Amino acid sequence: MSNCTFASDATLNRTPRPPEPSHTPNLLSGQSGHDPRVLTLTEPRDIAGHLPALADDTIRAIRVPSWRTADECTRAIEALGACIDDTYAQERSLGKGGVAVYDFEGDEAGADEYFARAKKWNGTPRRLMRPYGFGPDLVAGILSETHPGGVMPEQLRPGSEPCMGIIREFRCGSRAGPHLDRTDWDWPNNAAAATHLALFSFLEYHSVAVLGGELVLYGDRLNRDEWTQARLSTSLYEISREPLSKDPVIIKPERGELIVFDAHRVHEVREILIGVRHTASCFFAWRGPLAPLGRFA
Ligand SMILES: O=C(O)CCC(=O)C(=O)O
Repeated sequence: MSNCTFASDATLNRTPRPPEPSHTPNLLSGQSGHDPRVLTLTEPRDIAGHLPALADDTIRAIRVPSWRTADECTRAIEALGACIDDTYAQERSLGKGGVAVYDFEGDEAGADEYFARAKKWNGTPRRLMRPYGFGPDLVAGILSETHPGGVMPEQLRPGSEPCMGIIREFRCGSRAGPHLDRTDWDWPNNAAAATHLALFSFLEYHSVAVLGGELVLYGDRLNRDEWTQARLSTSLYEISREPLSKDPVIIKPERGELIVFDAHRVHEVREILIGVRHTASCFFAWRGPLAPLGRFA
């Protein structure tokens, strides 16, 4: 997936791999929060100063605990949950809304639909989250003030406003296997996507799994050939763990926190074993420390 790179099989010339054995979550490692590759901040305004380190993998993730209050999370689950059946219909085993640019990869008619519907997708959650604010909007506001280049709507189609946030619900049994998010691969020949140096995923967690649902950050930036070789025949987006780092960062998200990572690097959401996991997220495309961040989902 771009959040998934949903590149269609038809567009790829690849030797499919068989499915991998199911993965048993390692419940003992990587969850202590003391991994030096993970930076924990109390002040969200400090995020901008660490984006270069995130882009070059000096740090793998930024966590901001208690970014949203318990009340805000409850409101988000109720309000945005209503969108999940309406605007953000459940989709595939991933359990996410079909609102993101990668749902229309390599498909110009699909891209037309994406932009035609973006207006509704952008309006509904903002309205429902008043007066608290829709998480991706709050992030954009802070980055506008703190990142030297500011924030712009990503010009995937100049003049058209892209979707500005994704609401996801992972129910029990849902997972997102190892994948990376490459809009330039999802949308070949797109002039804006072709210039992305990194793609920061900002996720706020409204509820978390009781068991499972860890975010696994491998750090690997595969090139197109390596990715093509690693793809699984059983999935539109998932790749094999075999070529990946054996020492990933593993984060057990906490309710109300904000997590940031570079989605160009392989990542995974482990299967939700108990509970339901709700998030709102957005991408901010990186073109260097002085360039505007390009916002889209
Ligand atoms: O929900 C998460 O923790 C990560 C979701 C994901 O895979 C992504 O944003 O690409």
